[in-house]
Amino acid sequence: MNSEPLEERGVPVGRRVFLGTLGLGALGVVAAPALQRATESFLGGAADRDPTGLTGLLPNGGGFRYYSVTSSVPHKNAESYRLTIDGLVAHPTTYTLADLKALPQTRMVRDVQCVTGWRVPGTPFEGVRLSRLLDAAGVQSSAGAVHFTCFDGSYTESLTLEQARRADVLVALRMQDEDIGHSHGGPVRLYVAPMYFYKSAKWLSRVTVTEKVEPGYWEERGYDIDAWVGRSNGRDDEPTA
Ligand SMILES: Nc1nc2c(c(=O)[nH]1)N[C@H]1C(S)=C(S)[C@@H](COP(=O)(O)O)O[C@H]1N2
Ligand SMILES: [Mo]
Repeated sequence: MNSEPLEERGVPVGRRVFLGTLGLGALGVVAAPALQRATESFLGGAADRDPTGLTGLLPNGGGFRYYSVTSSVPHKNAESYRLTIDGLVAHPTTYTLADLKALPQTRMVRDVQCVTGWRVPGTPFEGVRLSRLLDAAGVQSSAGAVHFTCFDGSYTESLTLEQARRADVLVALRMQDEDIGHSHGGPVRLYVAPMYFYKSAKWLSRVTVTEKVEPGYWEERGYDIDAWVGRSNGRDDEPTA
């Protein structure tokens, strides 16, 4: 039986051996906060330059791991990025990055908790409340849920409309007080503060208002659809919101 967390399977052992020869693995256990930040930004940069995803599952000093269910993800920038709101709405809308930046921004600082166990304390996220984009699009009365798709071409997520309208659900443009880099799902990712981090879809490209919840990528593979931190997935972590 494979006891590795689902999210960390599928990476050939050779990749880990390769990373081990670089000596990067040992950096993850260093405790000094200043060095942790340096390690995070060093590995963030390495992950951003790594087209094969070799660095993707490496633990790093900031506590984050870089997850992707695909082996490569196209890069999008201020010119190429688009976010579409469609489905059961009166006014389907497509936003550029500049459009999103021009809207009021909300900043929140909460812990991040992955369902595989790692937790990162007090992480700032900043962006546009999803509720604002939904209100602007004019959600139809038959709607009950929201489905998210990503420009990696594979990952999906969902929320009920009630969950999606919470004030602590953001279409995030910034994380750790920086523009979100490619490896963390930039330029735009979802941020669902009260739920396990698998809800926070990276490389967000489309928000589709639907009648009912359609299970997301990991939910089709066994994770809970209502992913409240501390009261789902059989875990008892301290809540994050
Ligand atoms: N598009 C996409 N979004 C995703 C994932 C993914 O594989 N692809 N993994 C999820 C999981 S399980 C976690 S824990 C976080 C990891 O975010 P990070 O890579 O910025 O640490 O992203 C979530 N969003
Ligand atoms: Mo996760």
